[in-house]
Amino acid sequence: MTERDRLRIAVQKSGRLSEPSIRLLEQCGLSFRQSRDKLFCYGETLPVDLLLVRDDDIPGMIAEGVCDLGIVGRNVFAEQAGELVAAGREPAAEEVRALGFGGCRLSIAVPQDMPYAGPADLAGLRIATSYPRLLAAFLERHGVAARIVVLNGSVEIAPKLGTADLICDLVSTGGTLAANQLREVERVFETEAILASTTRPLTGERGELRDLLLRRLDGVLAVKDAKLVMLHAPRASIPAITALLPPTARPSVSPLGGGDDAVQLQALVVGAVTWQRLEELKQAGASSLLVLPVEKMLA
Ligand code: PRT
Ligand code: ZN
Repeated sequence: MTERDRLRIAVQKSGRLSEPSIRLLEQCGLSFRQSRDKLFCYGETLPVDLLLVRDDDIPGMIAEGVCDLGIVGRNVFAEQAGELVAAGREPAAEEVRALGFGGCRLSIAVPQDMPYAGPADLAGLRIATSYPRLLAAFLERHGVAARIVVLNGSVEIAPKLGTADLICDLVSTGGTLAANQLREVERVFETEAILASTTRPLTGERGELRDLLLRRLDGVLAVKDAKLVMLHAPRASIPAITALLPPTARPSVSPLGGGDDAVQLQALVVGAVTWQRLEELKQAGASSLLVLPVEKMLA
C-alpha cells in the first residue's frame, strides 16, 4: 500500500461539534467540495480532506491511522484514553490544541432532596454515567468505593427509573438537571473541543501540512474574541489611555502627520470593548476611536 500524501481530519458528522469544527477549519483557509452530509469531503484549497463520523469513533480512527487529526470533545478523548490505559495499552493519539468551543463539564448530580456533604457520601451508591473511566478516576482520587452503572444515553432519568441513585453526566447550562430534579454537586472533569493528533511522526507532505494547519490555527485562536482598537491622541495622554487598556494589549504608537504631539495608537484587545470603555478613553484624550474585528494573525 502506498503512503497517503493528503492529510485527513476527522470531525463529527452531525452534532454539537460539527458546525463549529468545520467553521474553524474554514477560518484556517481550508475549503471542501462535496456536501457535508457525505462521509468524505475533498479539500480544495489544500490537500487536506475531512472524514465525517460519530464523535466516539474519532480517537480510534486517529490511533489506527485512518486519519491524522481529529476534532473531538476532551471528555470522549480522555474516556477512551483511560480505557486503553486500563487495558495496558498506550494511547496512539494526543491532544495538541484546545479549541475554545463545545465547552461543558462532567458533573455528579444527585436528586434534589438527597443530602450531600462531600465525596464520602457517595460510598456504596449506584452512579449512572456514560463516562465510567473519568468517574472511576474521580472516585479513586477521593478514595471512595461506589458502583458505576454504565448507560449510553438518557443518563439523567436513571434516578427516577430506579436504575441508579445519582448520575455523572455532561452539564452546560444545567437546564437538563433542573428539569429532572437533579442538583449538581461535584465537577469531575472540564471539557471543550480539542484537536487530537496521531502520536506517530508524520513525514513528508503530510507532516508539513499538519505544521501549516497548526500555525494557522494558532493565528485564528490567538485573535478569537480579539478586537483591534485604533485611536488618535496627544502624546501626553498615552499613559492614561494605556492604563484603560488590558495589560496584554501591548499598544503600538506611531506619530500622526502634522504636529509632533499627535499620535496614532493601535492595540489588540481580547474580549468585549464596551461603549463605556470607549467613553473613558475619549475622556482620557482619545479621538477618532475605531474598534475593528480581527480575522487572522501571523506573528
Ligand atoms: O452522534 P455522535 O455520537 O457523534 O454525537 P453525540 O450525541 O455523542 O454527541 P453530541 O453532539 O451531543 O456532543 C458532542 C460533544 O459536545 C460532547 O462530547 C461534549 O464534548 C460537547 N458538549 C458541550 C456537550 C454539551 N455541551 C451538552 N450540554 N455534550 C452534551 N451536552 C448535553 C448535556 O449532557 C445535557 O443532556 O446536552 C444536554 C443539555 O445540557 P444543559 O446542561 O445545557 O441542559
Ligand atoms: Zn457520541
